[in-house]
Amino acid sequence: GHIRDFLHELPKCEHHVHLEGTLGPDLLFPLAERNCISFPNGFPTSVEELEKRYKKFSDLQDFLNHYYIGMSVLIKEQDFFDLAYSYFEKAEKDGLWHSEVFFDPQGHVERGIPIEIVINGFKKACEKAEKELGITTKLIMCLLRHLPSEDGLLTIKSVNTYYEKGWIHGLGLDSSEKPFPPELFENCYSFLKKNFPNIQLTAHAGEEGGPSYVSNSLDLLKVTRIDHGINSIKDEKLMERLANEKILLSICPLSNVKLQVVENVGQLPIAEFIKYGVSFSINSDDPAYFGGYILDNYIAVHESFGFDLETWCLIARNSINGSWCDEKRKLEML
Ligand code: ES4
Ligand code: ZN
Repeated sequence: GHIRDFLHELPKCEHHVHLEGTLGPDLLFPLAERNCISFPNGFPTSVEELEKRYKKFSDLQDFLNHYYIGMSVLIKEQDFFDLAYSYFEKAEKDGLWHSEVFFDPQGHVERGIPIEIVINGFKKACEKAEKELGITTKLIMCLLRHLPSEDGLLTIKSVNTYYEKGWIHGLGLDSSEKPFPPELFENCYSFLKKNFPNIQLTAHAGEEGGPSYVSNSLDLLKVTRIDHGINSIKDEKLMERLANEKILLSICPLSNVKLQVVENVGQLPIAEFIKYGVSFSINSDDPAYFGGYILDNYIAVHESFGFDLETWCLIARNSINGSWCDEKRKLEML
């Protein structure tokens, strides 16, 4: 219908998508074949069976277990390139203008994949997407919070040259939120910020964790963005702070339903965010696992909230203004 066309044409920015979470059954099995990778006993053996398994996850950890098995098929630079570029193609078809993408270096290095293989593949896909598809891109490295912070610090040091070259634009924190609170990673964030004062910082917080995960990410990690952040609604003072400090929440509606954080999109505190003046963007998180790319997430929000055009323009504007692209690109999109 015409609202779908309107949402397609709206200049959209994505701030929360894990490249490893764009690995769907359609690419997973061919890559497994190409690289002679076998799966644990009981793992689905066909696209249909795997799609069925991805229909519902009991919680974040249940999903992450599948996510780490999935990424085991990524071996060669070409695999990382193919993965990222096929995501950019899908996103461009959805009417995406600007994409800030996460990747998990530790998930590859701990399997023996050299970090330069991962980053070169992703970087080449970003460059081709900018050139051929006209979307702008930024790479954000994430630390896995279930691993010790000493490992995180070594990871940061191991990618120093890529931060120097400007290939990596920010730092994030992902994986199992509880029981790994943000304060565990204060040393990693402060070390990177000391060496690269212009680096952008974000962290997953307030998806399964409470509002203290959000405020401690702001206070201790000095992030300027929060990934998810939906549990901020449980703390009115925090909501006022997010509005005052113009912190962007990168929310992921279909993800929250699939991981049973909420029963349906209508339960998300999106109308409250607007009322408090808290900025947010709408994102796909792990689209191959959660049943929808960026446009599906916009449509799901519209089906539950039925926002008027003015509100949709406000959402798009806030999403552009909260992006980590340069001012010139923002002006093109606004
Ligand atoms: C993730 Cl939904 C989500 N939460 C935390 N870590 C993640 N890594 C990939 N998807
Ligand atoms: Zn995420």
